[in-house]
Formats: sequence, C-alpha cells, structure tokens
Amino acid sequence: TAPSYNLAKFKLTRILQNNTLRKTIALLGTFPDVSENDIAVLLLEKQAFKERDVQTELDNISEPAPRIFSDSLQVNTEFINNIYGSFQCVPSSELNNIKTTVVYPATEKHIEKYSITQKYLIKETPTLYEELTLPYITGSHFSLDWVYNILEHRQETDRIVYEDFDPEKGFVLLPDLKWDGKTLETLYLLAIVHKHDIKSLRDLNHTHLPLLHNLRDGIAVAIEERYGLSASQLRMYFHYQPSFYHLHIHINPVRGDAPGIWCEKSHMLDTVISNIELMSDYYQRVTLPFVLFEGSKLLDEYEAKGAVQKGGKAVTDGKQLDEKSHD
Ligand code: M7G
Repeated sequence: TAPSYNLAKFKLTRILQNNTLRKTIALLGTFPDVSENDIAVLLLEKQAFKERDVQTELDNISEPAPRIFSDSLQVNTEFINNIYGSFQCVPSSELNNIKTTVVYPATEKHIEKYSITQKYLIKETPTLYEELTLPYITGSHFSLDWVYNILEHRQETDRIVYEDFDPEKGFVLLPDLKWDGKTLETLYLLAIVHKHDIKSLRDLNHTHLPLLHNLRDGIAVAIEERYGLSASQLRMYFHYQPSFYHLHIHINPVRGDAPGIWCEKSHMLDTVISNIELMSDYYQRVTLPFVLFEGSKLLDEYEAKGAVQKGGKAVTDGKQLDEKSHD
C-alpha cells in the first residue's frame, strides 16, 4: 500500500538522536502537505556493506548486482602520504541507499523511544511487577495493530518467511522492520506467536514449553532452508521490557551486532527454556532487571517507591569522559 505522505516533503522540527557509530539519525518533523498537526518520527540508516558488493569476480551472472569496484566508482583523493592514501569514494547510486523507517502519525511514546534520554536500570521483583509495571503496561502501551495485521494476513503477507498455523504452538516468521531484507550480514527476523494472551517473558511458565520448543525448532529449520544459516549460527532472544506486549522472538546471526542488542534487555530463548524446565514458575518468581527512560511515567512511579535512584552524572551517547569533565 502507498503511504499517505511524500517523504521528499518532510519538514524537520528537530533531531532526536544522531548515532555516528551505527550511522543512524532519528528525526522529528511533519509532512505539511498532509497535516500541520500530525508529527512524524523518521529513522534514517546508511547501508551496511554486503560482502557481495566488494567482489571483483562476477560469481553469478544471473544476478548482475552493482559492485563498488567498477567503472562507476568516483574517486576523490584527499591525500597521499608515503604508502598511505585517503580517499572519498562515491559508488554507483544503488549502493548508497538510505534505509528509512517512518512512524506517522507518531505519539509521544514514539518520540521518547527514539530520543536520547537518561536511562536507569530497574530491578523488578514479582511484587513490583504486579504493583507498578503490570498496571502501567495494561493502561498505556503501543498499539498492537501491526502485529494483528501480520497474524491475520492483512499486511506484510508477501514478506512471511514461514508460518506455523497451530493456534497454540504456531507462529509467523518474517523480516523485522529493522532489516532491509537484503543484506544477509545484518539478517534480522521476528517470530510472532499466534497465541494472544502472552504479554512478555514474565508470563511464561511450563505450559508454554511446547510453544517455546516449537519456536526454537521451527525457526531454525525455516531459516536454514531460506537463508542457509544453521541453528548454531543464530541468536534467538526476547526483550524485557519489550515495546510490544504480544510474545515475539528476535532472531539474528551470532556473527553480527544487532541494533538494540543490549545485555540488560536481551534474554536468550535457550536460557528461558532451561530456566522454566528447572523451575516451572521461574519467570513469576525471578527479579528481572530492565531499563526505563527519563520522562517515562513508570519511572516516576518506581522513583516514588524508592526502587530507583535518579540523578547522577548525565551520560550521553558518543561523549567520552575527558580530563575536563572529571569532577
Ligand atoms: P520489541 O522487543 O517489542 O521492541 O520488539 P523494541 O523495538 O524495543 O525492540 C519489536 C520488534 O518488532 C522490533 O524489533 C521492531 O523493529 C519490530 N517491528 C515493529 N513494528 C512496528 C514492525 C512492523 O510493523 N513490521 C515488522 N515486520 N516489524 C516491526
């Protein structure tokens, strides 16, 4: 389906976050042609290198991909010093694509999610989960419409890599929004379960073991078949807290870094299965750490309970401590 907005007509209000390491920039703005009031969040990401693009022998004639080392390469020399050379190169235009994600109209929660803010680690006991987190996530969360659109085959149908239709153990496996769908090096898939009542890791118990085993095995077989990666080459994990409270698994190659792969947020599927096999109600009894962002109402509630110490030095992305900032 075509979007209601024209990307070329985007008007910037402010930059939310510029990650020079990941080569991503998050922007806040509007599409004045469509609406003066609705706000848009854009995430622009420069392409990762595909190993295919640097090949110099044409390995597969049926797939004449643009390559970096070809006659269309424009080379500007910055300097040559002895054996060292520095250049600015512009490869053929197709290799310069910018992966663009748009959320429109965006909510305050989306702006929060893509902004740099202070982060705090919470240690969530089962009691704190029941008293603070659970009421909060039931009252205020991102809409799950996109999830139901996938499960009910209304959107992204042609992107489905594999589907197991079983209502109890089944799932849909498809490319994550974060993946360009092309670069195997950055493969990022999502497995969304068909079952509707599992919000997150916290809800999992022994009754879900058949589902979890089925996910682990089914995902591996489907990925091996489609992408040629074996189960041992993949990491499968849950996020806690997730942004979307309908159980899903993140899958990407062990070999690469994945966006948002932080130890304080990721729980390996293998570990989760093993924990539940050892103790059926493990995730109802365990204290789970998770991160809250400055500005979140839930953070205020945790602070009011004395369960988090806010303040401290501001730590921002990309800034390093230097002599002057020591105090
Ligand atoms: P999460 O752990 O709930 O939230 O994962 P996170 O964004 O904090 O990681 C949800 C996952 O779903 C993320 O990896 C998103 O990139 C992905 N995702 C979000 N949306 C809105 C879509 C979508 O519309 N389609 C697809 N295919 N993936 C999405």
